[in-house]
Amino acid sequence: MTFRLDPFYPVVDSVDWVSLLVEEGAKLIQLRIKDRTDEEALPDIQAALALCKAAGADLVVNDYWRAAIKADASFVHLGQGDLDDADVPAIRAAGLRLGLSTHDHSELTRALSFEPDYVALGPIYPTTLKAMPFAPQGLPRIGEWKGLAGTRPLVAIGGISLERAQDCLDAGADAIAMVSDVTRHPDPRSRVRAWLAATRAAAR
Ligand code: TZP
Ligand code: MG
Repeated sequence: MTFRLDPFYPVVDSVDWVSLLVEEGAKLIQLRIKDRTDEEALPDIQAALALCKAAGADLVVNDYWRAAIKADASFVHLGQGDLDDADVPAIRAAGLRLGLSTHDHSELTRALSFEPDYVALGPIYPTTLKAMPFAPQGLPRIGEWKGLAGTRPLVAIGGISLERAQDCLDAGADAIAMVSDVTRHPDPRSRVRAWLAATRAAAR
């Protein structure tokens, strides 16, 4: 494996959430803002990056690769649609690592042609967060993807609760990304701590 990802990989949509996550000790966080221009997204990306840098955490910027380059981020995450017009050589030239979403074999083949630093597979389970034209992949798909993704880390996402995390890790995922299990939890701070405790062994 060329590099490792922390196994606890929360995905959130605001600087406030990033702040809470770093306070509780998260080391890998995705900022997934939607429906803004790069210019509008930039201040939040800069603020989130500052919080993560101060805490020794990695911030992955979803979608806004131009703003991520401008803000001197280290990671960008793109979906298949983003790849239609993203300038991947420019992302590389700026020294950013790249994660790509995949939902089926053709998307994986396309993703691998960009030589991403990690590959995400989803949705593993039904997710309520996002309308998905893809059926839940299920656990065996994780093992299959791990074999196809080569040495790069594999991120599992979609409907993954803390109770389901170990099954996903056992199936071959290197990191678990989640939204609602943290953000819709009645006590998100304690949920983050529980995730960190549960994934500590995999983080070693
Ligand atoms: N991509 C695939 S599933 C998903 C995304 C962004 C949503 C994950 O949210 P949750 O709440 O963890 O199911
Ligand atoms: Mg996207």
